[in-house]
Amino acid sequence: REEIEGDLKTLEVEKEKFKRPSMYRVILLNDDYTPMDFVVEILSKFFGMNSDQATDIMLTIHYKGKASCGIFSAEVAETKVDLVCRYAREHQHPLMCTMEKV
Ligand code: TYC
Repeated sequence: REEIEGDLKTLEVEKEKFKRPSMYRVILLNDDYTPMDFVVEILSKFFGMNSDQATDIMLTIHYKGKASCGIFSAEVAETKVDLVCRYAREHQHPLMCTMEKV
């Protein structure tokens, strides 16, 4: 019985090694105050979008309330959320950025 439990534990630990990393969507949220240009700047600066793509996503957020800016590993998603939040605060804009598991 203990031997079987030990084997199951080993199996669990082994399984971890082969797991693909969990992925996260980085989401920008709409608000009434952040200038449209600033959001476009964020999307090109931190998400590598060209100005057409960035404008498209910005307008989706503006009209629908939110949009995905891309899907990343946990570490990369956390870093992007952090950089976007800091940059918005530095410029005194209330822009909100979060992540959600895919
Ligand atoms: N709604 C904002 C405005 O009218 C623009 C905006 C777009 C703000 C996207 C935030 O994530 C955002 N100025």
